[in-house]
Amino acid sequence: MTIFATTAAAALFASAALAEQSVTIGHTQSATSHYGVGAEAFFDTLEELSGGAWTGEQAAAGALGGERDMIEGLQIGSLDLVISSTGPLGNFVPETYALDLPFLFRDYDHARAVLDGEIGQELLAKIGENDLVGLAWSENGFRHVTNSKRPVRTPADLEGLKLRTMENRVHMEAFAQMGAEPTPMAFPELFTALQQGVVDGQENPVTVISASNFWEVQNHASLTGHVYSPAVILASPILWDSLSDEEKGWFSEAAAASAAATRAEVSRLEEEGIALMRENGMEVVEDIDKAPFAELAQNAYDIYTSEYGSEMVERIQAVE
Ligand code: EAX
Repeated sequence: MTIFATTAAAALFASAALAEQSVTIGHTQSATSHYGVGAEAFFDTLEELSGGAWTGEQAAAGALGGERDMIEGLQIGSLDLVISSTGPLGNFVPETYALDLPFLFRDYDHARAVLDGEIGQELLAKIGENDLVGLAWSENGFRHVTNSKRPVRTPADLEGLKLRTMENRVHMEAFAQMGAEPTPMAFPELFTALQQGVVDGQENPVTVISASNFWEVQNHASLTGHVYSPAVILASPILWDSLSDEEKGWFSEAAAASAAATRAEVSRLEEEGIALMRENGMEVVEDIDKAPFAELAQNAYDIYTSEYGSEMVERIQAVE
């Protein structure tokens, strides 16, 4: 009897270990967006490395809330994984505000080199000190202003525009200085807010503008490229601590594959997205003189440097 019970228990245990386990990745964009492509690459890699023991599914389009809500969910373990911009992350890990400074990154190569190097690793480690696990730097892209009122060519054109920003002090300060009226809001509320005229405009990369059909509610776009928007793949520490070392390795590799797939999609859409915006009726101003915007946005640097000094900013600028 004893032997039988032990054998049955062992059999049960073995089948439980072999059973498929599933993780959910939450994000605010559509299932076919740059984040959606990244989520699928994550699952493909995880499934392959684990021999099918782990699979996953997307909770896309803000089904589990905005980015701030989802990050909180990771901290308490109600969510497994999130792909998020760094927009609300500074509220949890203030050191990451450095990445959201306007006109800091020169171009995509510069941003990717910083995030893939020592600075990126340091910031992932900082994230890890705040009840979160930072798995990899992914990408959202350089952000541009859209609105329903007028073409924006100079800071004077932003004057009085109610502009939705992310819930990020650095961004809000930059736009206040540039003349707009910044209105922080979670992404899932944005489309309706634009539609109902609660705000006149918003700013996001080509990836997000095209994945969200913003042309239905915005007729002007200006390629201001005022800030690079990183994305980060975050895990819940509760999920992470439940994994074996081997599984952690699989998850890390899956995150790296996800980031690579998202970046490739961002690069592709940088080329095709602008044409798509025009095809859908947006008037796109491409030749923006960025210098006057950059000059006004300088004040935003004070928020970061008053707390953390200017060393990180200088280190980022120095990366070739
Ligand atoms: O991460 O909130 C935003 O505008 C973000 O760019 C978007 O959710 C993608």
